[in-house]
Amino acid sequence: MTRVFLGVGSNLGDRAAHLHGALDAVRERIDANARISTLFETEPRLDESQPQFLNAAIELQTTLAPRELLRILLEIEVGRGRRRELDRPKGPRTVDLDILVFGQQTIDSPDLTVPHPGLATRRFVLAPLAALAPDLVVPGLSTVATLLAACSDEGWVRPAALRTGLLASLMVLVLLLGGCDLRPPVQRAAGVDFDQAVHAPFRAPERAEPARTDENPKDNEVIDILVDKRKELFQRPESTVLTQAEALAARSGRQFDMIDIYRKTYDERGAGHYVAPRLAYAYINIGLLAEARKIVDKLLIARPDDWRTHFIHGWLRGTENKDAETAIVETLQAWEKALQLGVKEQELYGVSREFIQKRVTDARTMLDRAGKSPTSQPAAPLSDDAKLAKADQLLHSKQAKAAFLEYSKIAQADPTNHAAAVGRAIAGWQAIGAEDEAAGLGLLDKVAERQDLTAFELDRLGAAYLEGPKDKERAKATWSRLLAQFPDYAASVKLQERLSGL
Ligand code: PH2
Ligand code: MG
Ligand code: MG
Repeated sequence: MTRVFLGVGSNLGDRAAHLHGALDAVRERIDANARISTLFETEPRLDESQPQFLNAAIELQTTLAPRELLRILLEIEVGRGRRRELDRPKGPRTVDLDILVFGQQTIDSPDLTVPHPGLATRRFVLAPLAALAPDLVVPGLSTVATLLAACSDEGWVRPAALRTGLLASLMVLVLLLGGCDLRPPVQRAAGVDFDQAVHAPFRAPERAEPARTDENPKDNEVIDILVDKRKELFQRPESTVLTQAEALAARSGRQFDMIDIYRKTYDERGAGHYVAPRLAYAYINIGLLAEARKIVDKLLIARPDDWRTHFIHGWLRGTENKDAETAIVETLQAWEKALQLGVKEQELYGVSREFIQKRVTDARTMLDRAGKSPTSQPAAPLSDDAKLAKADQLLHSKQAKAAFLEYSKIAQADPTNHAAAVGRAIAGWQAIGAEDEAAGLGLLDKVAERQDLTAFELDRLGAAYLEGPKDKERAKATWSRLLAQFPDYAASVKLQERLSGL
């Protein structure tokens, strides 16, 4: 009996059905006990302008000779609609079955090379293989875990998202209970820093950790700090806790504890806090897309001018959409916006600006080639005044979200249009303030920072503080400004009376 590992991939048709169909055929014809790894979404490599792949690895035992096995694999491919004569050599396929490792044998001939020659240089091969057998020694090389950790392939791979509601709510439950290590047992046993390896291309560079006595806390200590002493941690200054959580989670793969800590901060501080986009990002990484979506929707209102919002939004869009083309178009638009807003940033969320720029350029080229470039909307032939009136109308009819978007368009095209900025803050408060007071208040405060508001705008802003968050102090401060700067206007609207009534 020889222990054999296969690589399997598909990027045409119902990809998951092709992978499972291939597994069924392998079980029927070769080894009834063959097993398959987690499925991974992977970025197309080698021939990059093709749809996203679903990849996995299969482990089996056989007495067949390598070439007999290969012949059966080719038959299985044909059985699932593979048409080699139509193939670009590295292009789209319904299913591709490759022999990765055949016991300890090495074969080097024109029709078959074992171990697979691309094994060590392809993340989409190594990640699934590591999910099955991290400690497998690849003949002539090292263990799979070592190869994965050293792999410089920048193509992303991620465990296929969990899409079923039941599984997702189970995960949430686990998150709430906290402290569970959800890594598959093999990885746990082999101590593979799987998350680190899989997400390496996107990972933030290691941060300097806050001063600690020991340089390399072992896993037990990590668990101590993050799980047993969680309450204690929460009493320390927030930034220390978060930095520590990130550093430790990055090192140990204890992503779930990190999410737990982010979540607590987010629940207390809302979408205005810098932890919000990070939490959304972490949710995307573990496949809880619905949770990520809730946060991103709020961010789009609370922090529409922040590049982080659009970066995470793009990331989520790319993950949410099944249809690759829509995903690319929407990710592209969001990331272009992020690049434009974060012009001074060297890296966006731990990802280098160059990397994102390259992805955006590649996607553009690809869409151009396919004649599917997103076209910019022709400018609406409305005057600013008419647009403002339309937005005001929406605000008055309590369509806060729609009003927010209309005001935003005007404010973005013309940052000196303070009427739009004030309207936007008010609409924004109505859309999210009741749920997330800090974020809602942030919108109003941001406008209040402007020194050149008109009398009417100051008046409106003061009223917004009263109507929304019912913040008398801020209303007073705003109206006092109005009184000092525009005494005539103030007299005409009986401002003094309103102020003394507060
Ligand atoms: N297979 C190829 C070429 N490129 N890219 C990914 N992500 N996954 C594959 O399986 C794959 C590929 C040729 O076999
Ligand atoms: Mg092949
Ligand atoms: Mg292949």
